[in-house]
Amino acid sequence: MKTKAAVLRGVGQDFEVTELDLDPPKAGEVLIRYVAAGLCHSDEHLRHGDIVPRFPIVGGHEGAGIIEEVGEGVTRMRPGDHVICSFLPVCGHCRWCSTGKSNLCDLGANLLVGCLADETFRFHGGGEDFGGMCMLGTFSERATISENSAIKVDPDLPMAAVALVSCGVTTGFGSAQHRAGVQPGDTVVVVGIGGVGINAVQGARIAGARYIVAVDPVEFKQKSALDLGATHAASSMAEATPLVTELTAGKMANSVILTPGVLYGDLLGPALTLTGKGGTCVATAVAPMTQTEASINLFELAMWQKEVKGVIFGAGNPRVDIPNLLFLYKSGQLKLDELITQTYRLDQINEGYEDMRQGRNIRGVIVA
Ligand code: CXF
Ligand code: ZN
Repeated sequence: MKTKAAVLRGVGQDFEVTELDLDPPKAGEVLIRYVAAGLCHSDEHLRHGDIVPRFPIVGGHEGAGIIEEVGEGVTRMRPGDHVICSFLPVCGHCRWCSTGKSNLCDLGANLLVGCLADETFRFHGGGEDFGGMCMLGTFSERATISENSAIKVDPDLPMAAVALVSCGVTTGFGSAQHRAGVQPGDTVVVVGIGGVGINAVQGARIAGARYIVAVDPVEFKQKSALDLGATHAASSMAEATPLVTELTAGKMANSVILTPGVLYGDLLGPALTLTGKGGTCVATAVAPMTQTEASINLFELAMWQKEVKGVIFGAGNPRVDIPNLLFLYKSGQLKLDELITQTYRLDQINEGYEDMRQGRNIRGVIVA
């Protein structure tokens, strides 16, 4: 079968929309027709070279679509089912999955190679194998993916909104609720309001935070955060510091969640200044692979018993968190439609990423 797909061939190159050959599903795999795909910053990291995948690769790891064919042994879904992809596949039985840490599932090892579990590829073109970003490649008309990467959802749900739950929503929300452990009455600072940070704001609001300070230099992003639950906004951590000092009578934040487009080491020092005694600083955003330095006050880290935590996929379990988040959406508590700033066709993908680079989008979404 042929499919149109947006591929990256190397660092610094834009997406190229081309036609590829797509293999049918093998055992445990499904053929999906993507209906919507979110433009997450991680695909921009591949283009920019912050993280380097195996090239060539079909981009995209946020997506929702319809199952068209299932391989041998697939029992959890059938043709016609609507599904959301999870950017992390979950096998359900590795050491991590069996101990409540399915966001660390061993199947994640090939996210940036883009082959499936048997280490072979499903996209091909011009004599080459093409990976799929996060073993998905949602920037394509169709893909063959593992059944471990898809969660069946209610067919009434709008695909463009729910596609964002594949990565950004689950990552941001879980950073606040699972990893920072936001409690009612907490003060939370969210640094960087994009498709992830806005959901850290929503996670903190739904957890009952008292103050939520959204930090972003872009005014419309501050406004979006205020609309979706932030109580205050600031344009930088330097500007947020006197504000949080005043709001908390000097106790500072219970948690600071770092969700900028790119995580650089120099953000950690000011983030820990904003973090109070016994507080938690969660590093959610993707840093360049070569980033090894951060300067922090080690005396305060120990004496004020602060924690610095990394996180992937919001420390969530897609099979539990995705249905929960969709329940919160259906009940009106979690806003998803409001996260979509702009929609694009697949062949407009480079415009979508240019809009992201210019700070114009909370989330852009490709719709088929
Ligand atoms: C990323 C994390 C780094 C690998 C690719 C996916 N997560 C979400 O955007
Ligand atoms: Zn992502």
